[in-house]
Order: sequence, then structure tokens, then C-alpha cells
Amino acid sequence: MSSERKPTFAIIGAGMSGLLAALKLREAGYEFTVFEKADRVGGTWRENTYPGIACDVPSHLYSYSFELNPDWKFLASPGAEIQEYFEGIAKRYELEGSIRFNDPIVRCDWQGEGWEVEGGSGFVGHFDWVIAATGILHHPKHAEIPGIEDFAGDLFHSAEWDHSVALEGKRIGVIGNGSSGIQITGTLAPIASEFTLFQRTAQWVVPVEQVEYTEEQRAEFRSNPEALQGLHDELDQSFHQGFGNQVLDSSSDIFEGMRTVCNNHLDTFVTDPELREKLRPDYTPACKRLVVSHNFYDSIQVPQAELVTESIERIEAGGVRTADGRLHEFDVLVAATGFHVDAFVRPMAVRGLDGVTLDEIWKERPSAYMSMGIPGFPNFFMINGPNSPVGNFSLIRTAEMQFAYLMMLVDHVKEGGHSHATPSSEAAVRFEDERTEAAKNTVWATGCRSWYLDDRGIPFVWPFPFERFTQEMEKPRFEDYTIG
Ligand code: N01
Repeated sequence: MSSERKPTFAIIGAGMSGLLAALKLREAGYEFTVFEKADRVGGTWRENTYPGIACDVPSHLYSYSFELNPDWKFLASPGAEIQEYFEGIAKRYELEGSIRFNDPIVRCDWQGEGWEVEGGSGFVGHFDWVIAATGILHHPKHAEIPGIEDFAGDLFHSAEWDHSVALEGKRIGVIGNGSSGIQITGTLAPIASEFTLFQRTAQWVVPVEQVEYTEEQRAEFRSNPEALQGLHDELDQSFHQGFGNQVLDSSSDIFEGMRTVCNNHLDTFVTDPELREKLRPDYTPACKRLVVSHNFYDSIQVPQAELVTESIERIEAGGVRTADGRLHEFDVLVAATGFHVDAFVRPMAVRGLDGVTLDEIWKERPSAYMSMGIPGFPNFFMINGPNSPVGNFSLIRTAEMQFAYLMMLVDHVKEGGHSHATPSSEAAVRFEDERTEAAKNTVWATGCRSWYLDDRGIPFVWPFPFERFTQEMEKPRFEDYTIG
């Protein structure tokens, strides 16, 4: 490619990472098109609208570092407020005209010099680079329970909430007690006539206070951007240096501290000894993704609420039959059963060098060099892709660093008068081997079932310290790429 012509980009997804890529490319004067499967921006915050949804990361950290928001109303914002933030970003940077809504990419074919990309609408376009910003938690995992199709009431997944269904005074069952199930319980148990939470594994629940910022505090943030920046930086520092790095060493003292805090929370707030013991986990805190809540223990103790730990045998027209033979009858059943976290860009058909497909390359499990690129797939890069930090570092900070890394690679290719870059297989294998070894020492590998584990039971999350991530993202190791 001539070094005068500016490369063009297809961005897949208009969630947090896709909008970031779009606005940064706009600022840098590049041409791009965003393909979005839905009719609005927002990604996970558009999809997840269940009652009680909120972010468990403080809002002043869960913001782009260059778009801090003095007007966050809560310490940990409800989903709708975060959705509003991303919609505001799309408007402010005038991105909507560059987004093809309702047009999911179905096919990407490498054609020697660039990518041919096809949308679900039949639109076909050609781009030099593809940035896949498809997120991790966006393919709902429906409960695979015998008889589920027989249920006669209203049944939906937590990420596919049916807002036409009235909830107040209804008999409601929730399957799953991850972050989604716990937040739903916090909100719905008090308004249901009967409420049941089906728990397969107890969760460590970290207490938080839901703090609402006053108008005076928000005015102070507006008039004092340094204070706002200072708060962001302080949260960033304590999250990454504290929690983010300590979960990597399963022998760290931090877990005993967490156990004490969570046990105190449980012992103080749950009065019935039998319920208390059912709620007490028997594995190391943070082995599963920690659950944070200000209202779960109160809600599970309202008179109409019940925690059921008996295993589910099947679902029938009237409700859920447990192994003890009891039928739990419901009007509404919610499957808060998580996501297919290994899908990433799939089921999109992606075909790279020599016709190799992503399905073939990833048939065992997904992996990516530096969590971003795949050997055999030139100029195809993911933000928050496989093996990215998730839960250990700020997802937004991670996306910002990954995007900056990619732009350094794009510039390097262009300045050399080249057209493409592909991570070498050797570099990818080296990274994967080192990553896999490090993952075995993390708290996620201490013996619990969680969505952090791959099919071998090895955590797939970035297992190195934050400093290592910063260092790797500071400048690509160009020698790890085939550039042509
Ligand atoms: O999903 P999960 P999630 N029968 O996979 C149970 C983020 N998030 O949507 O633990 C019975 O965590 C399963 O049981 P078990 C956050 O990163 C953030 O809740 O495997 N039960 C588990 O309890 C989070 O980690 C926020 O034994 C079944 C639950 O379903 C991630 O999203 C809010 C079952 C699934 O939990 C995913 O959270 C919400 C079956 N057949 C989400 N199948 C915040 O910021 C599954 N389960 C606060």
C-alpha cells in the first residue's frame, strides 16, 4: 500500500471498545465503518437491562480516561446511567453517521491486501484492517435443563429481559447466583409474592454501600477537573496495584482478608443459621468472580424469599422440579445462567491466509497473541479478546491501551510502505505457553467452577501483573510480526 494512502478500518461492535476505536480513529482522521448488530450503541449495557443492574466498578473508574464524567449520580452506576454515558459519547463525537446499525458482520475474508467484509444486510465492503470489539459477555448461555421448553409461564435469560412481563406480586424463580442473579434477587425478591433463588454454588459477597453523589459534589467535580482526575487516578492505582495484581498469586494474604470481610458481612446480616451456612462458600474468595452487593442478604431474607440449594432435576409446565421431588411453581422464571465466554467474534465466518478459518484455528479453544492478534489472520485485531484482563484490570483502561498498541502497529506498517502485519506462530505459541503457566498460580485456579476456566480447567484471563500489561502495550514487539 502506498504510504500516502490512509488505511481504512471496519470496527465490529458499537459497545465500549468499538466506540473507543471509532472516536480515536475519527480524531486521527482515518476512515472507518462500525458494524453494529443492534439498533443502538452501548454493547453490554444495551443488552443487559434486568432489574437491579449496576456496575460493580466505581463509575469514576468505569469511564474513558479522556472523558471523565463529573455528573455520575452514583458511586456504582445503574446500567441505564452507563448506557446514557455511551450514547452521549456517540453523539459528542458524531459517530452515529459512521455506524451501520442492525448490520452484524457475517463474513470476513482476507483477500491478499485487505479484508472483504459482509454484513447481515448484504452490504459488502473492503477495509485494510478489522478491529473486532465484540465483547466477552454477549452470547447468553441458556439453561440447558430438561423440560425447559415445557414451562408455561414467562421464561427469559437475564440478558434478554422481557420488559412486557409484569413482576410485582408474581411468583418468580431465578436460576443462578452470579453477579446478575444476585442483583436481580436484590431488586425482585421484595416485590414478588413468592421468590426463589436456585443456588448451585455459594458466592462470596463483598459488602458495598450504594452512595449517591449530591448535586454539590457533582458541581465540585464540574468546577474542579483536577479533583475529578485525581479521583480517577487514585481508583485506578488502588484497583490495579491492589486487587488486580494480588489475584495472580494464590498464596497472597489478601484472600484471608477478603474471607474475613465477607464472613463478617454474612454473619452480621443473615440471622437464620441454616440459611447462613447455605450461603457460606467453601472455596477461596475471588476464585470465582467476586460478587458485590448492598442488598442481597436483606432481600434473600424477606418472608416470601427462599434459597434453594437442592439440585434442579427438570422444568415442567408449572415450574421447577428439584431432586427432592418438590415442584416449585412460578409465573416467571429467569435464567441468570451466564454467557458463552469463549465465542468472541464467532459465529462470524472469518477466513484468513490460505483460506484458513477462525473456527479451525480455535476448534479447541480461543487464544490470541497478546490477547489481540491471531497467526494467519493479517490486520485482524481484537479489543478485549481472548486472554485479555477481565475482572482483574479496568476493562476500559485495558481497551484504551490495546487500541493505542494497535495504532502503533498500523503506523509502523504504513511508515514502512507495507500493507499488513500478522503475529508469527512462534510468538503466539511462546505467549500462550507462558500465559498458561502463569495462569496456574492465580487464585482462579484454586479449585472452583467458574467462567474464567477454559475446557482444561485453566484460567483464560491475562495472568500477569498490570506493570507487564502496561509494558507490553507500550510498544509492539515488531519482531513478533510478519510484516509485508
Ligand atoms: O453469569 P455467571 P452472570 N443450573 O456465569 C448458574 C459480569 N457482570 O451473568 O456457579 C443451575 O457468573 C451458575 O452456577 P455455578 C461479571 O463479570 C457484572 O451472573 O456454575 N445453575 C452461576 O451461579 C460476571 O461475573 C455485573 O455453580 C446454573 C450462574 O448460573 C459476569 O458478568 C453484573 C446452571 C451464572 O453465573 C457473568 O455474570 C452482572 C444450571 N444449569 C454481570 N447453569 C456487575 O458489574 C448456570 N448456572 C455487578
